[in-house]
Amino acid sequence: MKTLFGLASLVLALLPQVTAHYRWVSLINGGVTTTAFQYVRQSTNWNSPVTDVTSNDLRCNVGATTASTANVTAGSTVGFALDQAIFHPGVLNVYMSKAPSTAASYDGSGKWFKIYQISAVTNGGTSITWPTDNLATVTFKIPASTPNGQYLLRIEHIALHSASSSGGAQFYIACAQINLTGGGNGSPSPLVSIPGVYAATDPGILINIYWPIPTSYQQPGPTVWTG
Ligand SMILES: *[C@@H]1O[C@H](CO)[C@@H](O)[C@H](O)[C@H]1NC(C)=O
Ligand SMILES: *[C@@H]1O[C@H](CO)[C@@H](O)[C@H](O)[C@H]1NC(C)=O
Ligand SMILES: [Cu+2]
Repeated sequence: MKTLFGLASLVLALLPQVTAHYRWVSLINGGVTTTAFQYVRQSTNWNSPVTDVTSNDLRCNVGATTASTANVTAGSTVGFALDQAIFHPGVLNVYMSKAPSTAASYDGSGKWFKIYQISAVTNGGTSITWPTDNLATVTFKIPASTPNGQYLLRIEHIALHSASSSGGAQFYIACAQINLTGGGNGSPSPLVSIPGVYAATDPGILINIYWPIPTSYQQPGPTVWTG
């Protein structure tokens, strides 16, 4: 009886992990974790990932509605907080795209550049590890020479546990709206479109992470612009 009860508790304890994924809910700005969905656009797909790399949903997630726009200083450290820690093996990228007018009205159809990434760590085919495991917040610097203006700031965690078949990689995405001040006259590059930046067959997206243990890992997307 005791064992049965223990088993039931264990199943209950594991259940939320199966039914609820991690979502990016808050912008971290000036050392402060802001209110959930104050500056981060809230999607309508709750916690489901995007899996079609050719979909416009790859920009800011499904049905993402407008949020407020945060004032952010170039060169400062910002970030995103999740509602719960990352529990799938995977990698992470952060991109920015300048709005033609306001961040609030921008659909992300312009050009994007990458400012941060967290990749996998390989060891000659003996192991592969995932530095994003168990992260509940991710922080990074906005390059100091980024030109002033309004931007979408987009974060994605690419979960790779089911990535051995095409369309199996899971993209957990959110966009924040920022108004960048104190910036410079840098020329961000390389510039990419979203969708367009990835193909379903990219070696870092279509990959069996379990066997054989990969000898190397190719991070999806362009190189990081450091300003
Ligand atoms: C951003 O800065 C402008 C100018 O200082 C200010 O009017 C506005 O309220 C600020 N926005 C937020 C969300 O704090
Ligand atoms: C963006 O920052 C500038 C400079 O502080 C300010 O004049 C403007 O009102 C801000 N815009 C928004 C949308 O916060
Ligand atoms: Cu899952």
